[in-house]
Amino acid sequence: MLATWSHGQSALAAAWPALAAGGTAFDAVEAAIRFAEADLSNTTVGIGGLPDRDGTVSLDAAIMLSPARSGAVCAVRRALHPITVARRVMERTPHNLRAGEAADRFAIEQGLETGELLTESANQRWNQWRTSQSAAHPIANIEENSPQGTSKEQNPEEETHDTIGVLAIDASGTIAAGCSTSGLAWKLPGRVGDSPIIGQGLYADPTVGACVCTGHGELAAGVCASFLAIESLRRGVSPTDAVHEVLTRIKNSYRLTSQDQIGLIVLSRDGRFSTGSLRAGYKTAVRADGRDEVVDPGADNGATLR
Ligand code: SD4
Repeated sequence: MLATWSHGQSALAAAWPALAAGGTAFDAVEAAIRFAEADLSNTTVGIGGLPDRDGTVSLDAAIMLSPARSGAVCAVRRALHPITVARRVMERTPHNLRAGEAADRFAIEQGLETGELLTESANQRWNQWRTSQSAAHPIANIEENSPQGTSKEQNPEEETHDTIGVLAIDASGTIAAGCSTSGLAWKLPGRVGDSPIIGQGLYADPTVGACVCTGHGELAAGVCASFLAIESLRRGVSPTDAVHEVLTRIKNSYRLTSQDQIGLIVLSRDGRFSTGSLRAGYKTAVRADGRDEVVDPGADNGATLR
């Protein structure tokens, strides 16, 4: 199993025993992501996520097994486990993406947990942000800045960029991918990033491999980053070169600022993987038989373009 960011390590730990005991990759991805969604200390996934600039939390999630089997939800405001709602969209509807209020109603119809997603502490953070914004010069696009105004060099795992993306491969060789996020903190209301969009935040093709992305969704969106990675693998390049190709495409397609970040993980169907990011500060959690660690893309698995 692989997960974005170091907080992914505890999510993988929650899901690992069932996978190691013969469970499916699909269940393992859902279980890991449910753990992150329930973690109140995580301010970028599930309940406790930081809200949009109007003070409303909205969540996006997707899960995927193959081009024909995926499910996603976006802009949900009540569902406590959007990854499970996404799974139900895949398994119990003829569609693969449901949005907003209708997706929340679907969660209720399915008997899934709903509730208030804005925690007291996230609300306090939002109020602090509002206060500091009114005192500061207007910022045209706050998504390119950290809420505290700190640079990512100063605070590399700063919480506007901690979407959980999880990849798993099980004993039968089945691969699954999933992601879940509250999106960028202080985003414009109604903004949806890459995470629930097949081909952007995640992609899985059982004949090739799977990919998940994290970071500024707008950067993953324009190059269909996860799809691009898997198409690179399909051409026969290594996971490391696939990561390089995606990061290079992003660099060549956008005028990047020093605040922009994308991290991605590419897993081939034979179990090789690579991970990399545009900038320092991104990490990947790895769990396998006899292995439980957080790797920096600068280390041996690294495809680093920073
Ligand atoms: C988004 N990609 O909504 C997500 C945010 C993210 O780590 O990945 N944060 O753009």
